[in-house]
Amino acid sequence: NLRGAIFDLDGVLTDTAEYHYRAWQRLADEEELPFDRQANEALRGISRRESLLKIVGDRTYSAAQLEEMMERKNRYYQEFIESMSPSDLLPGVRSLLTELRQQQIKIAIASASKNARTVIEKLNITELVDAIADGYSVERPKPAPDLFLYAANQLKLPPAACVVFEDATAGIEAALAAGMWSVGLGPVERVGNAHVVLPNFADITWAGILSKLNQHLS
Ligand code: G16
Ligand code: MG
Repeated sequence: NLRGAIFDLDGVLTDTAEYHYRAWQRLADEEELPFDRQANEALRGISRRESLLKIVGDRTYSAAQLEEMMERKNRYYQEFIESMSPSDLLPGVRSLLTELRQQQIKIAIASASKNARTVIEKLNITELVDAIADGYSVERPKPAPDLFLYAANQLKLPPAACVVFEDATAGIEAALAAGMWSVGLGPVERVGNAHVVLPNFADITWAGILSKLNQHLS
């Protein structure tokens, strides 16, 4: 009785996670703040402000300086996404979305990003999607369930009829807190709390996902 699929954007449908990382790295280098790929792992799926606060650590900045740094990082990020195209959809994504539509499963994208709509347009998947929840939709970020509940509400579906696809620990927590089914994309160390874990969407079908979720039930 799953009738809705809710997809995280960055790291699930496309690899903008890499662009977020590079934009933060550039900012951190300019500010001479210690940062690397490993430190970036802790930023996956969390909001722009919280990401910045983790990067600055104990260093003191005024509110205005923090605002400026968030804007600067966002400019670097927007430079990266400017050149995105449908070829930036991760393997298996377009066929899965198409299959879901054929099976009358409702589709939402729920991203913490304020740039989500731009990215979705660049990927040319707007017409495959029934609802978008983004960084403007709710106050409390993941791991709060709010963004996914907002998406389910847009789809007019109860939480228990929805499955969330996420690449971030905070995202899986949010899905579980929302009372939804969850599929984690990526390593078990990161998304092991999900009902089902997949490396990525390559060769993945809706039937395959359902059978894995059913195994979890029995
Ligand atoms: C994403 C990324 C995060 C990013 C956040 C805010 O969300 O995973 O790294 O910090 O959005 O993005 P922005 O600065 O563009 O508003 P998601 O939920 O799609 O993984
Ligand atoms: Mg993500």
